[in-house]
Amino acid sequence: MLKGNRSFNQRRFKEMCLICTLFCLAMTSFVLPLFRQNKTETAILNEVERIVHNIEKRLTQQHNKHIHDIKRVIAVPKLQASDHISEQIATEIRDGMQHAFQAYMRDAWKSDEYMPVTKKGTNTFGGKGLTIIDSLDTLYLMKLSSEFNAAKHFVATEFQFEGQINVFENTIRVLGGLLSAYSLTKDDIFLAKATMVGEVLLGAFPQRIPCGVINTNRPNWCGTQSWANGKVVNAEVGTLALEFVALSRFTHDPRWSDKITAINKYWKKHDNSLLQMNIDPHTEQMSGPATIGGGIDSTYEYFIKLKALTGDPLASDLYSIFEEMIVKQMFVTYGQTTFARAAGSDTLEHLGCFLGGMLIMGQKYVAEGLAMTETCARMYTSNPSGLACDQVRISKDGSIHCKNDLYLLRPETVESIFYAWRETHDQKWRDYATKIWKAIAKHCEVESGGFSDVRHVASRPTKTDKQESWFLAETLKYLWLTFQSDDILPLDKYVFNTEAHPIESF
Ligand code: DMJ
Repeated sequence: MLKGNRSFNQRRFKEMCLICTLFCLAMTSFVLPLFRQNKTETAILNEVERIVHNIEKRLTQQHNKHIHDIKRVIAVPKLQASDHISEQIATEIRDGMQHAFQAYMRDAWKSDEYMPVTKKGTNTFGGKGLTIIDSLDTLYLMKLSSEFNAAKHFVATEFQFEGQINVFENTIRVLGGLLSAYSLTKDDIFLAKATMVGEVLLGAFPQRIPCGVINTNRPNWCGTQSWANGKVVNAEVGTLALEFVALSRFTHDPRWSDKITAINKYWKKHDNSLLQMNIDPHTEQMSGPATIGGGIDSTYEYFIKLKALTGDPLASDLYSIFEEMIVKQMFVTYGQTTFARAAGSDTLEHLGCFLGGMLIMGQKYVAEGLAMTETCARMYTSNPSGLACDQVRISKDGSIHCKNDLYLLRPETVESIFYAWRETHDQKWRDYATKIWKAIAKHCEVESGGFSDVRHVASRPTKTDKQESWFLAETLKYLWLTFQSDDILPLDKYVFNTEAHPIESF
């Protein structure tokens, strides 16, 4: 290698090293800080972005919550799935009412009751248009306007109250129906007709214990039911209180409530033991079995209901005394089945199924009332048809056996289910009501119109051709009300008579 070349190379090498050193210095002083600064800015930008994003997210969440709160305040609460089902069942029941009443209008108008299979009327109570009056309030509540208007037109222009009068039945169905229509509508025509009926019913009081039957064509005649051996039945005496007291309050005329005050004094004299089935209207002697079903049922029911209607202190006292005796002396539980074992018998009548509702209303023995209602509901669900027998026997293991193989479209079980629903809002009561309604629709509905009593409930239900007026007054009304909100006829403002006619309390 040439010496001159080597020194040139050495010089170039030194120059290169110097340039490199300078480059590195420059990098350290200018470029790296710049690079570092860039990195910080990116991090800051990222941080800012994150904060902005979080703020946006929080604002969106707050906005959504705000909107949700506003909706909650101003909007109708969203319906639950079960509410939709309730609406649907209520509509079916209302359609059932229309189906029952329109068929009666078509084939049996002005008759007392309807025979839907043969499509004709039957005058069970002397031909007073009983079904029309018993149906007034149900039609009104269900907003079946054209049917209600037709019924009202009949009341205003054609309704007569004369001839043979069954005092108990006409009080609970006719007087009760008219008073309820007045209480709900405040239409004076209903009070005028109720007063007309009340005037006739005063004829049942030649003495304190009323006659079972009177006749406007025989002014001094005081009769009893043909099957009652010259005595009146306990419930015929005890089940006038609500209607008579309400009529006096509406008219400011004490003639009716005076009768009830006298009768309540009679009960007070007999409040040391459970009431018996028959009363001699002349000697006032009580006799017969102390049951809880038909014949005595509504006497007990009217003590608590009179208390609820007016606050009557004697009625309140009587209710507490008899309620205690009923629960302490009658209630038993066999297996899982609780029921009122009346007069030493293991038979439970469908009529006795009002008792669950009554105890729930009394509020002291709600648990017993609910248990009894459950037993009555199981009278339906334990039959393959889903309908209850009119009487059952309960065996010691709690199983339920059909004793009277008829279903008469009766209301007592759905009445108690209605009270149980209002008391607990437990879905199981609506489920029971749904099952009962579906069984009625399946086995009792007549395709051409109306609903019929059936026999052979436990095996193959067969229609017997009678549409009871209480089916429209009570059974369909209580079923429908079980699927309505509690504001429809709140129980602290309305009292239902024993035929399910609501009267606003005073
Ligand atoms: C109705 O007329 C009334 O509920 C009465 O108190 C008892 N019997 C029937 C229904 O079963």
